[in-house]
Amino acid sequence: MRLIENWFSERYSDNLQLSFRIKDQLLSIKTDYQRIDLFDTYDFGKLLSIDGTVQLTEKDEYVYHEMITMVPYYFNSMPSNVLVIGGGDGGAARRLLDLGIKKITNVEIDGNVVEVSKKYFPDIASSFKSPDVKLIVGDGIKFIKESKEKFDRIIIDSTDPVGPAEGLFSGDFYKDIKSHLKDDGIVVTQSGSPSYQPSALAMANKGMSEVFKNVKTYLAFIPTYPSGLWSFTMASPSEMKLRDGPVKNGKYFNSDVLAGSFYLPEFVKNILR
Ligand code: AG3
Repeated sequence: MRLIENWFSERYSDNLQLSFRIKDQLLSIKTDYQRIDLFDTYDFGKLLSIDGTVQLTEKDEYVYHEMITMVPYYFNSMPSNVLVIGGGDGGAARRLLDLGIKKITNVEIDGNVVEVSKKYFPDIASSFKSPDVKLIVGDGIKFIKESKEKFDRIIIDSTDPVGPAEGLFSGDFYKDIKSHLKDDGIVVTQSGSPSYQPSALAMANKGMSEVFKNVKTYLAFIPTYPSGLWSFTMASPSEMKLRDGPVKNGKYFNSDVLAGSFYLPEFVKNILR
């Protein structure tokens, strides 16, 4: 018999939080970079939190990971060489493998995220077993400065722009990114909740617009992230055009979502102005 109800809450502000009733806390560690917690929730399965913010849950990770990989995939020429910065859970790499990408480099700063994911989300982290995925535990900012390679897509799957990920939203970083993108390559980043974190979206948009002529924001509904409404921002040195041809359905993603996610509410357009 359980007499005590346990809850994990992600605190959005002094006055707002989202709470998950949990069966158990499976892990809590403090790494050199951040605090990692793992909960077994009633409604969303296992939940990974970094510094108190929800990174993924078993139940709805598909939305985020499909949207950060599949949307940019269908623009410009077919990508074959993709870099993921962050994404230590392996979720983005897994969707890229599903799309048939044969060369994926994944640079994650905190090896503990990889280990935790392998242990608690073996399906998601199975991508790291693929010979097509090269995992580098290291600093993405340093990697991009030192690498000589050019990529078709660069996917920035980071935490919010506070703490270790802050530099991943700056114009300086996007400048380095640009020099590692092919001419019609595309960079994409998660850019926060337009409702609760308009400054994250404004920051990504501003940083990218300083460096790239072409910048586009798109939206998705992610139930376990702040406000549920989530933004992604992508940019390219070339005009971004959809390729002709059929589109693969995900669990969230389909051809309607591919077109519709770029239709922005007026308050979102205002953040971008
Ligand atoms: N990384 C972005 C999560 C941002 C969520 N923010 C928040 N809950 N405040 C997701 C990692 C999945 N690979």
